[in-house]
Formats: sequence, structure tokens, C-alpha cells
Amino acid sequence: MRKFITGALVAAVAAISSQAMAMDYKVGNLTVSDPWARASAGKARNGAAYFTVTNTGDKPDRLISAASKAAAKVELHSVGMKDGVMMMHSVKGIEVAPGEPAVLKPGGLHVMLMGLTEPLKENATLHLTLTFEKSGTLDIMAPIKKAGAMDSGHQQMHHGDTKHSM
Ligand SMILES: [Cu+2]
Repeated sequence: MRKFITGALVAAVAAISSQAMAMDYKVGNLTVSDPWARASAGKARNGAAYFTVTNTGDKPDRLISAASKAAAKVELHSVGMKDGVMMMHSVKGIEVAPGEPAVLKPGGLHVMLMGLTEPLKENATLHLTLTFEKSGTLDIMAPIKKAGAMDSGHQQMHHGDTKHSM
């Protein structure tokens, strides 16, 4: 019995803390969940932010732009193979269809912050304004997390890439 109570307590605490970290933002029929930005390394001038957009309505929408005071320029990017090399390129918008969440994550779609005005420090928060074609604008706060080992390839890719194919 005692063991059971302890276990339940641990589960409750874990649920509370994960809820505090996973913040959802809503505009119209759209929900932006789990936003985060990757801490920038050293003097890196670029950064990236990620989140998932879910559409609970019955009409498709599009994320058409993102803005932040933390960077000179903010673009929506995708990653693809070009001549056998992983390259990222800007996209005009990211489709958010009903029942088909748009997932922005390392190695795939992302919000690209170009010309950071200051480093993205771990545990700080990045303010982003997202604009959707139909639902309008939404302000979100993305916690800044340390770059994981799995992101190192993406970091390198950002390094050499200054031109955009689209
Ligand atoms: Cu990018």
C-alpha cells in the first residue's frame, strides 16, 4: 500500500512538471504545442525554433511567416536532399491541414532565425510571432534548450549555407 501511494505521488508530480513545460497556444482552430528553440553555439549567428501546429477545424490553413526581435531576419525553412547533400531552403508557407499536424523539428521544417541579435541562451525564452493565412497572428514563448547531439548535423548544415534555392 505504501509503495503504491509513493508511486502515485511520483506520477502526479511528473504530470505537473511536464504540463508546465509543454505550453500550448491557440488561435482560431489552431493549436501550437511544445515550442522550443535550440540554444545557439558560441558565436553562431543563426538559430532555429520548432513546434507542432494542429488544426482542429475543417479547413486547411498555412503558417505564412514568423517574426522575432531576436534576429535580423526570420524565415520558414525546410530540409531536403540536393545532389546527395542535406540542404535547407526557405519555403513560402507551411500547410496545416485538418488532422495533419505540421511538425517542425530538427532535421526537418523549422523557423530559421538569421542574424541573431544576441545568443540564444539555454533556459531563456524566445518570443516569436507567428502569422497564419486564415487564423491570424499568434505570440508564443519558446523555451530555449541545449542543442542535443542529434542536432549537430543540422548545425553544420546551417554553417556553410548562405544561399537559398527558393
Ligand atoms: Cu534553416
